[in-house]
Amino acid sequence: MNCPYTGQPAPGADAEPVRSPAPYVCTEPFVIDPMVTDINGETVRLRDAGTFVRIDLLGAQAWTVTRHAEARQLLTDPRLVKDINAWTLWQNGTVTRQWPLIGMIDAGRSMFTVDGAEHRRLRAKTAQAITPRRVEAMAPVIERITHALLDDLQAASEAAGGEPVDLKSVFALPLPMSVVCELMGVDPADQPALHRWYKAFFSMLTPQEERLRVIGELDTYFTAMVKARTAAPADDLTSALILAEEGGDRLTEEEVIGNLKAMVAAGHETTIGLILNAVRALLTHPDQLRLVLDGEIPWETVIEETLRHDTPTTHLLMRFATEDITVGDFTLPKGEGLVISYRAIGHDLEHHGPDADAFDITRPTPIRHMTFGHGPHICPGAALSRLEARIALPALFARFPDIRLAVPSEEIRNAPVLTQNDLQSFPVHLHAPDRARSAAGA
Ligand code: STR
Repeated sequence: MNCPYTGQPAPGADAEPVRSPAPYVCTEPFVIDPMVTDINGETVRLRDAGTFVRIDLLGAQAWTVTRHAEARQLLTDPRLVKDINAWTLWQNGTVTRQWPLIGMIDAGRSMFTVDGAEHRRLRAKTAQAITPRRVEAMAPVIERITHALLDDLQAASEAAGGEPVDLKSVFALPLPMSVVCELMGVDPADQPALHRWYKAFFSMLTPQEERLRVIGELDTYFTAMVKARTAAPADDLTSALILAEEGGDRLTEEEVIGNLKAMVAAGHETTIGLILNAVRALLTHPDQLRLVLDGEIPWETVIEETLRHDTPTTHLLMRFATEDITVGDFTLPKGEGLVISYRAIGHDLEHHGPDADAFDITRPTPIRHMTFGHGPHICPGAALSRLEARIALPALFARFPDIRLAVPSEEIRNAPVLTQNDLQSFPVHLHAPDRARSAAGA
C-alpha cells in the first residue's frame, strides 16, 4: 500500500543496494494496522514512504509527518489546532462517534484539546505541579511503590513455581498507575476498575458501543471524584486544580475533569511502554546491559535511547489545519488532520544517523529525540516519567540480577492499540533456572 520504493543495485558486484531517497510526499494512502502486528516493519515502511504520508486510520484519512525537522516546525505552528471542530471529516459527518479512534480526539475540554491563551490557562497549574524540581520530591513515594511491587513480583514468581511471570501486569503497569493515582488523589482501591476501563478504551478489538460505554463510565467516575474533592478538598493535585485561582479565574468543573482524565490516561499508558521497552532492549543486548550494570553508562542514557528507539507513543492524534499550511514541497490543506508519527520520527535517518534503527547506548552522538513532543503541548509529565524509569529500572535489575525473557523477544506481541506502543504481556523468569527450581521446591 505504501509508495513505491526502488532499491537500485549499486555499481560493483558485491555492492549493497543503494536506498533511493524517500519521496517528500506520498499521496497513496498507507493503511495503519490497527492490530499492530509488526510495529518495527511498519515504522520503517512509513518512514521510507515519505516525509508527509497520506494515512488511513480505520477508514478515516489524514496526513502524517515522519521526520524530526518538519514535525518540530509544525508543532509550534499556531495554524494547527487540537479542536476537532476544525476537521472537515467531522464537520461533514464522515467521522462520527462511531469511529473507533474518536476518544483520542473528542476527549472533553482539557489542556490536551485546546490551544493558545486558553491552553496556557488550562495547563499552567498542572505543569507547575510536575516540574523537574517538584517531581524530584516525589522520589520517596516512587521508591516505596517500586519496592512494594518488587515484593509482589517475587511473590508472583514463587506462586508461579517456575512458570513465567508477566512483568507488565505485576510491575510496569501498576507502577505508573499507582504514581499518577497518588499524585492526583485517586483511591488506590479503584485501580483495578481503571485498568479494565483503559484497556477496553485503547484496544481496537473493543466493539464501539462498549468503548462508548467505557468512556461514559470513566466520565462518571471522574465527575464523582471532582465533586467529592470540591466538597472536601484533600492534599492532591485534583484539589489544587479545583482551588487554583488566577486573577479571579478558576478552572470550570468540566476543565478539571478533563485535565484529571488526561493526567491519569497519559500518566500510565505511556510509562508502561518506557519501562518495558527499556527492559526488553537491555535483555536482548546483554553487552549493553553489562556496561550499564558496571556503571560505564548511566541509566539516563538507557532511558533516552529507549525513548528514541522504541517510543511509547506510536502516533499522536490529531491536529487540524485552520488554513493551508506549506512546509517544503508539501501543503497541508485547510480542514485536514495531521498525525505526528513519533515512532517513525525516532527512526529518522537524517536526524539520528544511518544506524537509527539500532538500539545503541554507546552511540557517540547525543540522543536528540522529540518523543515528549515540542511546543506548547510538550509533555508536562516528562520529568515524572523519566524519574519513574530512573527508579524502576535499576531497582528491578538489582533485585533480580538473573531476570531473563521467558520467550524470544520476537514473540512478545503488541496489544491491538493503534496509537500506543503497548505490549500484550511481558513474560520473564526472575531467577536463573536452578534458583527458580529451588524456589519452587522450597
Ligand atoms: C485518553 C482519553 C482521555 O480521557 C483523555 C486523553 C487526553 C490525553 C491523552 C489520552 C486521552 C491518550 C494518550 C495520550 C494522552 C496525552 C499523552 C498520551 C495521547 C486521549 C500519549 O500517548 C502521548
